[in-house]
Amino acid sequence: MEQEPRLKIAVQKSGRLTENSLHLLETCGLTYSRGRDQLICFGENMPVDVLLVRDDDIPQLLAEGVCDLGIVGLNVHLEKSDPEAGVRKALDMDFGRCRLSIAVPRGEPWNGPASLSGRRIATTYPNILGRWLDEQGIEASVVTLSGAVEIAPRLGRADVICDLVSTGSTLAANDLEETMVVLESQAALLAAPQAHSAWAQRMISRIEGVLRVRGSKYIMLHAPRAALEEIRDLLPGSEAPTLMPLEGLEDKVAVHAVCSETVFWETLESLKGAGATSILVLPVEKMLA
Ligand code: PRT
Ligand code: ZN
Repeated sequence: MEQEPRLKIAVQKSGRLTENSLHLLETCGLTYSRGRDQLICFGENMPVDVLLVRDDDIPQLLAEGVCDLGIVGLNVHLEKSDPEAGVRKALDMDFGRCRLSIAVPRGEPWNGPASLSGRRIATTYPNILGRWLDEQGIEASVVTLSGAVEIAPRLGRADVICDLVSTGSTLAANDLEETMVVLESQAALLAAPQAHSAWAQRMISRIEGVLRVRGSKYIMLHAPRAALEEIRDLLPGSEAPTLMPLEGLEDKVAVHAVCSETVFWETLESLKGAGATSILVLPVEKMLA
């Protein structure tokens, strides 16, 4: 009997994206056991395996067809993916947020991108930085390093840097000031050009569903018919709510809605102010569009 090929998903082996990526796949229903070499997680309940690799290798594994899906920072995708290879971003994942920014020694004057003209910029992202400099019409020399970019100005290897920033404490500790964002990044689900199998599509839509329900809430309330329009406008990020009659009450209906945005206490107070009663907010566990 011909065996269905197993879907392979590449995930960072050990780093900032590992825990969130594996947790997300588990939330999609995947259970797995780790191989003895700790490099492959064999899916036990689906024909899906997870390969644990360095994040920098993921774009090429997808381009070569070794893996079908992969999770990396957008920064890695834009730096390493060959545009000809057809690896595409299928989803933004809403974790691993950071920005690729220009930073200059503290106190140095900054007059926008023109201040970079003729300077030496240290980075581990020469492709993204090079394209950005072209767009800005700036000529500068890009010094490509493999790490420890933040100490390059102190060592005299560069004048300024272009590096990933999240809290900004690494820059502060090295007497550098963030002056301009080159790229806003977060983790992304990448799909190989050949990732068309039913399981590839199914995993993409399950991951999409998991991401969508995070932060989503199910709201139930009773509303006077006269205030329906106002109440509908107050429900944050909801599509058409469901209206249901209430036994014995002509002037009131039950309203049920999935809200994709955070439901604050202020929202509930405004709903109450508009005449809503019996307001209930429930978490949403799974959703499939
Ligand atoms: O071993 P492997 O190659 O797989 O891992 P790695 O060392 O290349 O990557 P890793 O685990 O550090 O980061 C993986 C991804 O996380 C990155 O590609 C980004 O998409 C994302 N990410 C989010 C970050 C940060 N935040 C981040 N702060 N990646 C790196 N940093 C570094 C940054 O380079 C700088 O050195 O943290 C320092 C700055 O942090 P703050 O908080 O001091 O500003
Ligand atoms: Zn890396």
